[in-house]
Amino acid sequence: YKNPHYASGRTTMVHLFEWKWDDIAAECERFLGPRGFGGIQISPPNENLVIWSRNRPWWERYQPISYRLVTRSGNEQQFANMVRRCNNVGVRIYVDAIINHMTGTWNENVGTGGSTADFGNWHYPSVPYGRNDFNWPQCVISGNDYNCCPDRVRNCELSGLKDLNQGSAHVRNMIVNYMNHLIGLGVAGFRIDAAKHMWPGDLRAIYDRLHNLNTNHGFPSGARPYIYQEVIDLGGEAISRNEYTSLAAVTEFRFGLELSRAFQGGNQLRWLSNWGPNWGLLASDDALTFIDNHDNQRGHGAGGNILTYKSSKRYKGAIAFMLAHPYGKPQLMSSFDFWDTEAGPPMDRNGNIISPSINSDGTCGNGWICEHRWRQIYQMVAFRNVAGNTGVNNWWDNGSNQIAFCRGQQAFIAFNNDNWDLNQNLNTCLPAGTYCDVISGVKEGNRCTGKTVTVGNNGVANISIRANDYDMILAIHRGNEV
Ligand code: LAG
Ligand code: CA
Repeated sequence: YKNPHYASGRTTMVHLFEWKWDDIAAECERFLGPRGFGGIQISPPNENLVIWSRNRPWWERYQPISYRLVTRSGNEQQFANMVRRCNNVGVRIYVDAIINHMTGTWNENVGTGGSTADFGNWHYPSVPYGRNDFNWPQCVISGNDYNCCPDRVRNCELSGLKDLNQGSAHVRNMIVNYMNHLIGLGVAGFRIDAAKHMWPGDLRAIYDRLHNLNTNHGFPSGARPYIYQEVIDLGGEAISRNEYTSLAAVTEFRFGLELSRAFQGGNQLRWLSNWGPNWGLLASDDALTFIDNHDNQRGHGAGGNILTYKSSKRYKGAIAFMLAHPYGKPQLMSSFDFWDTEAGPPMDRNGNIISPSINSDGTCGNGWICEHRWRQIYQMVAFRNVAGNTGVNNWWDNGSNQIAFCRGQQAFIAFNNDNWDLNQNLNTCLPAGTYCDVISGVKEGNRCTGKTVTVGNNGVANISIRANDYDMILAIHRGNEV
């Protein structure tokens, strides 16, 4: 369950938070496929409670009312079409699977597909689930439970959301049927929402009943779905991420926390020379890595001061380090703009999501940030693909916040997070030639719109990143010579 089954040469996925299926299909064909992205995490595709009393917050999608594939992102036919079209251009789909719980108790009781439920009686007829399918006696997780009481973290309600009993045969059947339905439609794997709140043994039983990936969508025969379990473990809790790594991959929340700290100046970049398990991070193959996610970019979920698109220079630095370094399986966040941390995606008066528009420079409009379309980010995805499975070599630093390293003889990157200029002759490990920096520009024919770097016969080049440059990064790789 730890292999994402990316198409050959691809390495990176992006979370297209709250995007519609039709828009994702188009984005696969016009951008993600051609740019070498490996996959997409989509928002939960199953029917959720409609919450008008809070003006359709983003978090209504974390309140399932059935496993029918109908949400604000689209219906089942649109979903199937998206998966088909994305797989056709080499981009995989990963589903955010909400299987720990159903809705909370709410005044409204209609779902995005018209299903209703009787919350007070734990009655979800469209699944169907009834009282016997939930954990008893009913209880709600308190803050202290995370320190003392694993059984309460798993058997009580998370934020008052009705807590399913994954030990029950019927619940397992409903969850397995839902996930296998998605596998049949061609998805490549799952994010397991709230995995910490479920028993590892129950999860294992569910995973082992999942079908192999659909060979009609280009997967090899016998391929198991990629599974990354959302376990927030910043240390010191009663439940550890290590209880889940024998099952499948795990979201590594310490990764974004440490890199956010470093790129905000709270830790010198030179210490990143031994980045990886030496920092207390999971083994590389076990780790789904990211700087921010939909929760912590708005102060939900895990604590910590996480970089987001709102601090763009530092954020791009942290993202570039994530993509340049071989550790982990990286996931990018692609956001809609927000100030209100509860607000849903751009929508019209009827609650329909407004599609992102694409500006002439390739960035997004209509309230969508589309970090994945920032030049400094999508060109680092290509950098990572070119670097392949090379390691880190020829590390250099100035004893402070200026660092540089090579990836084999494929690629070279330098960072300057000091408040003085970087100007050094450094070994780039690349063949002699003139390279176009993927951070400050793009290669257009034989021309570079940004900085060029001239590498001599000995691999050495003069590298310059001024303290007041627009970005703190310079990155070059094979295939980008001018
Ligand atoms: C997750 N991972 O374990 C998701 O990443 C996270 O986004 C989900 O919470 C959570 N677990 C449940 O799937 C989000 C919001 C919560 C919201 C919840 C359900 O962060 O704030 O709770 O989705 O919509 C909301 C209200 C609560 C209320 C609850 C039940 O904010 O005040 O008690 O609904 O009605
Ligand atoms: Ca639970």
